Amino acid sequence: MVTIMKRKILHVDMDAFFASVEQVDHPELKGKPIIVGGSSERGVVATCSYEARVFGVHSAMSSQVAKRLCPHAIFIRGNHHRYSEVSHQIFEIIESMTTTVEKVSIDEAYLDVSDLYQSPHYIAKKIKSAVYEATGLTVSVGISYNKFLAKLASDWQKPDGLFEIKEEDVETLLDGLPIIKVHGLGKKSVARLNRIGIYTVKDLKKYSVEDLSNFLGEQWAEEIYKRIRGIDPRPVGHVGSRKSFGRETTLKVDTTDRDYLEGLLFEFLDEVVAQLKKKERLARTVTIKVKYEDFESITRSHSMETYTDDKSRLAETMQLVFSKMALKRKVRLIGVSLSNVIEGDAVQMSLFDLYS
Ligand code: TTP
Ligand code: MG
Repeated sequence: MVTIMKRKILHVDMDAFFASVEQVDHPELKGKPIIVGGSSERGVVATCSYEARVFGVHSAMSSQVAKRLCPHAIFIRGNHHRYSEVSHQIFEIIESMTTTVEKVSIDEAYLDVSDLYQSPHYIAKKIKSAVYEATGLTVSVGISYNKFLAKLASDWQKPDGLFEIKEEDVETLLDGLPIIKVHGLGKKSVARLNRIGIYTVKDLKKYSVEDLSNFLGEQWAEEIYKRIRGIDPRPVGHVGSRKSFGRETTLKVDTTDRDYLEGLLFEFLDEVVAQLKKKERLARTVTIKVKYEDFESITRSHSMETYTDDKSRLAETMQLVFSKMALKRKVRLIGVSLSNVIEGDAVQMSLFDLYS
């Protein structure tokens, strides 16, 4: 009999990240329902402390609704610079454990610890204590033998959780799970499935890949079919080849204030260039997108002669593009993206080819 070695995967996810940072930085907020996000009419909740979640407040909810649910909640605009600083601290710890790390977002990562001498539990505990010591923040860690199950596991005992999903428990744990918890099923798919009486993983398991293909589209059917049976072969670190890197935001207040908008663009470019460098890519095209208050959308681009990841060159190009955009009306959304992306290695390769 051939036994295939199961992988050992961790999923690490900070608890109420932005809100927890605020509570650490401002101890008077500890134990209180706080909401990070815009409090204006069109404001949206970025996240909230667990004290506010008791009232039903959650990420991406309109702040107006959040205020109704939890009138005594304290709103905080948020400080992205500070969150990315803390994120760096956390990733330094995570990356000191193993080199096989896949950063999913500012507060979330997968680790493949299969080849390490220490047990996954030991590493998980070590991460939890090191993060707490360095930042005063708690993190939830999930352990399992693939990414889907590890992510589910980190969510299982939030906040400050440490949970392992073992192969023998997969069926019991998954069957009762509402399908919204299946990573990869979006809100629209879930609503569609609910309409035909599918609420739990157990309900969904009654259908074949072909059925799922009708419900969800061919692209996802097989992946979801396997996932709900505890199968997920995706390797850690495989994030696909991205064609562009970008960041945009809907403003809390519509504005024509060029300085303010340019400031935001610089802030975004910082993040986007960091992503580009991390993935060891170079880009040639800078695009700015603006959506006006009447929802009319415009984009303007400039392509440079050569590929680069140099921030000042990209910033110069961005400024040039922005200077040519007449802001006719108030701006509602703004963003910047880098496209025409190639792998950094590719350029070195072609130079090498040229001179060899
Ligand atoms: P999440 O990890 O999804 O949420 P969280 O860390 O606040 O809470 P949880 O304990 O459930 O993990 O997102 C990380 C941060 O990203 C979050 O603190 C704020 C930000 N964020 C947004 O700005 N908008 C969003 O819609 C979401 C989901 C997150
Ligand atoms: Mg989180």
